[in-house]
Amino acid sequence: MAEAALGLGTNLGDREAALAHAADRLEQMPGIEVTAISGLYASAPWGVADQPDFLNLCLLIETDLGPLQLLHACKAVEAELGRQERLRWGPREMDVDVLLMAGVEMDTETLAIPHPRMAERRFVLEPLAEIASDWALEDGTVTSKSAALKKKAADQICVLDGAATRRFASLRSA
Ligand code: GSY
Repeated sequence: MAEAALGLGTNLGDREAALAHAADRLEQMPGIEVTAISGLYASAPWGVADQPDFLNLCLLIETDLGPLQLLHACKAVEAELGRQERLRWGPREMDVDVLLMAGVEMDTETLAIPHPRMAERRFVLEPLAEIASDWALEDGTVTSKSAALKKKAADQICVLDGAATRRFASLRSA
């Protein structure tokens, strides 16, 4: 089993319900065990500004799957949640990204681990710092990178949303 970190985000429809469904589906997949879930963060869109705000969370998992099998599992969950192909940085029903995987560094056309843009995104680092604070990232840890980015990108709005986190928890299947 290898530990991995996933980042989930959505800005369309019932966002808490979509995240709860995605977390449930990941947990039900053979070869994936969800071990930690961050709070939900309300975040302004990154990339294309003219679209609704996102809700983001991160998950830690233990998995028997290899990196590409894990990517396919993430894509399957996106498809189940009704993900439509739109603009590259545009609105989406569900995004499930492989962020980190223990012992894995790869950079192919299909998949790059660590996720190549994660260190620029508060909506990734802040939830991830809750559940993977000491995970090494570039020249620091998730926590040190998150703290530095919070200062550098003070205009990137990203706020822990307690009400959304509670509603998400209430919508998870028992
Ligand atoms: O890359 C993930 C999808 N995405 C997001 C997101 O999840 N959150 C925020 N705040 N902005 C985003 N832009 C894109 S694309």
